[in-house]
Amino acid sequence: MTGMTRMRNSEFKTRNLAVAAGFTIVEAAISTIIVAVMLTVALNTVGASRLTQRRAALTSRGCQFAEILMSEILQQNYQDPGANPVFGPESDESTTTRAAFDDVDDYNGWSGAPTAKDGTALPNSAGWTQSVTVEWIDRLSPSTVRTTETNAKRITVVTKYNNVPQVTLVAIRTSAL
Ligand SMILES: [Ca+2]
Ligand SMILES: [Ca+2]
Repeated sequence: MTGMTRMRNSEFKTRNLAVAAGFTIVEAAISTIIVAVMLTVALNTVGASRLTQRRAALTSRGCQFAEILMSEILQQNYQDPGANPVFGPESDESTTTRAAFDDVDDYNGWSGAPTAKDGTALPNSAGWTQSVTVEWIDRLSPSTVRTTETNAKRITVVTKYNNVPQVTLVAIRTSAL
């Protein structure tokens, strides 16, 4: 091997080392980017999981409030037992509290925080509100709303958290024909 050949081999090795070092830096940069992307995906997944858990908890709580109110409504008479029943609260029944409500349609238009019938606040009800709609429906076509007595009433309870609807519960009550 001549001196010139030895020198060229030495130059070649040095260049290869430089190229190898260059690749290492590029690879390191790519690895950093990949790790950053994976970290972002992982954090987004954790965030989505927390959001899903929160939504499930809100739905569960909303269902409890809706079921408590619907159960109360379904225990009432189909129609007021007094001499002059009207659709909505009768004249001797308050429109703001449910204490004197004694028939299903008394609840039409009622809204407020989740409470027992006597007005006692339910536990963990801060931020929650509820509203009720009662409508006459066609007995043979329950999705059809009527403006006169049909002997069938559809009750809709909407439960909201921070004014965002979480649960809607629907039940039908018919008269004892
Ligand atoms: Ca009534
Ligand atoms: Ca009544």
